[in-house]
Amino acid sequence: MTRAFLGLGSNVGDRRAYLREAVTTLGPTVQAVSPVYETEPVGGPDQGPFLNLVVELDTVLDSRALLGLCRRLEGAAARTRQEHWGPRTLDVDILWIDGVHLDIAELQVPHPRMWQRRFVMAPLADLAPDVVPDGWEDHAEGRVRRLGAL
Ligand code: GSY
Repeated sequence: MTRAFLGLGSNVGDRRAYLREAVTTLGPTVQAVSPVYETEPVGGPDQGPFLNLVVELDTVLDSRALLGLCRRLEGAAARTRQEHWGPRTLDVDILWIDGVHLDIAELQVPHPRMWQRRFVMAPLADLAPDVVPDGWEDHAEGRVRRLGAL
């Protein structure tokens, strides 16, 4: 079993319901769920605020299988990827897998941009202070507001 962290975000429709459904689908592999944050969109044209959270998994899946699982969760949320940086019902990113450094075309672990994104780092810091570097607050961008438990 390996510890892994996924970042989940939604900024379309019933955002909380999309997050809740994904966490429920992940089932007993979920060890912890961060508080939900309402977050300022990063990138893309005009779009509404996101709800973001991070989940900690204890999983037997390797990184490719985990990526497949993330894509299936997004598909189940009926996501339509019309704009690369546009609005989304559900986005699921692999952030971190203990002991894994991977840089292939379809997947980079740790997630290469997570350190600059407050919408990732704030909930990740809630769950895994050992993963986030000291002083991360000084380097992360975007406003976030903690809403509380999912
Ligand atoms: O990378 C995940 C999708 N995404 C997000 C997000 O989840 N939250 C915020 N605040 N901005 C985002 N921009 C993108 S793309």
